[in-house]
Amino acid sequence: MSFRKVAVAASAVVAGVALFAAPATAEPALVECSPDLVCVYDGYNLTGEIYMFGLSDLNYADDAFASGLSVNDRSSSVWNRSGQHINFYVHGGANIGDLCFRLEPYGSRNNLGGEGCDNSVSSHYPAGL
Ligand SMILES: [Ca+2]
Repeated sequence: MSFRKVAVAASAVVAGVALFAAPATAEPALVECSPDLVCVYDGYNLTGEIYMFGLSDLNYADDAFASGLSVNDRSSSVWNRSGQHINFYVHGGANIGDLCFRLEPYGSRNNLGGEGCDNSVSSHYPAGL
């Protein structure tokens, strides 16, 4: 390969990297949920503020994101890093009549609107207990 061809190839690689890098900086970053926990996010696609719960929480009203905003009725995506099925409810107390959806072990939902409970989840509980 001539020097000129190498230079053209190298600049093409640089341009390719720039194309891939630009959208990444424009998109909100995914926020990692710790293993064995159940995490809810105020943003879609596991982004924005995160709150890390244990396997059950019967009342989100006493939990707040780092910003100070209540977690209650403010979750738009969820990530279950536990090995349990987790039921999410639209009211506190985890009553079965308030069930919105069941999340599989190690599963996630990028948009709770798809389940019909964007910004309305208020408690969760392991389905198998
Ligand atoms: Ca709570």
